[in-house]
Amino acid sequence: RCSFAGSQLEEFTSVLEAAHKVTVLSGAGISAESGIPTFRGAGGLWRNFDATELATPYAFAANPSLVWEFYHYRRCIVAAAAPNAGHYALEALQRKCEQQGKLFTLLTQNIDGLHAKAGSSNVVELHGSMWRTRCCHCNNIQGAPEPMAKEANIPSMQLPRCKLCNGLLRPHVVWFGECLEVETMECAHNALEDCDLLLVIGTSAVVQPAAGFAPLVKAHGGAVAEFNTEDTPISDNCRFKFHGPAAVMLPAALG
Ligand code: BJW
Ligand code: ZN
Repeated sequence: RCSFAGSQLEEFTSVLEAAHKVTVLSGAGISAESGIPTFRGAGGLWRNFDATELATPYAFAANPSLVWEFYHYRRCIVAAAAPNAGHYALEALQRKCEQQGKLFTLLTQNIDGLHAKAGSSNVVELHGSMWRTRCCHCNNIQGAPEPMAKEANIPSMQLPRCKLCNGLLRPHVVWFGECLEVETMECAHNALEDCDLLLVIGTSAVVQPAAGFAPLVKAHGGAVAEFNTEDTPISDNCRFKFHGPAAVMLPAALG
């Protein structure tokens, strides 16, 4: 179901033109057309594991080898992937906003780095990055198996280790039950406070705190535009709803 009612697009364009501060929140759906599985729904299974159950500190504590294999597998998929027209449309929007002297911030829940690969700058990575690691012992941050492969069961001492203290490294990402970085949350709040327009793209809007961003902007009197193939729990907060694939709808709405 693709909806592109002409009047909605016209009104959206004029709100975008008039906005002084534009903020974007993206989720897994924007990378779907780059071939990267989303978290929930059809793509959310790796081997027989639910992705949301592996993205926890408990899973890592119980079986760091398995969780490392999961991230290694995902790094391989992303390394071979390219940004799509949706990522590029947001890069173009950032350049246009900055030329016009507007404030622009791109907040992403994705850890794939594809916004930066498309040329976006100052991307706020709310949930960290699959391309960085963090030492479990001293917090130092440093710069593929087949999907059906048998579990490698790598002894913890042979898993990636910290160059400084030899502690066990983990992906530098935010798992369930963990707090987002304080500086990251400050960047997000600055970008959301008094923003005139928030674009919410390809997120199921069930994971906090990002799920609260659209209601926050609406409460401040800002407009929210949702780009998603489906309705979500925040759809009712959205003045504009663009139903369809982000790689199609974003270039069409922002072009
Ligand atoms: C398309 C498309 C196309 C498809 N075009 N669209 C308050 C109440 C209850 C619970 C909590 C609460 N506050 C915090 C919590 C706990 C928890 C939480 O929110 N749980 C809920 C699930 C209930 N939150 C946390 O733990 C957060 N920490 C925190 O708040 O700390 C303080 C605190 C802790 C504990 C209690 C209270 C306070 C941290 C959350 C970290 C999430 N981490 C992950 C893993 C990151 C690393 C990795 O990727 O491996 O982040 S989980 C996973 O979900 C990942 C994603 O970034 C995140 C969001 O998923 P996203 O992007 O929305 O993807 P999907 O797959 O869900 O949706 C895809 C969407 O795209 C769908 O809508 C499709 O329709 C659409 N789509 N194709 C456009 N082509
Ligand atoms: Zn260390």
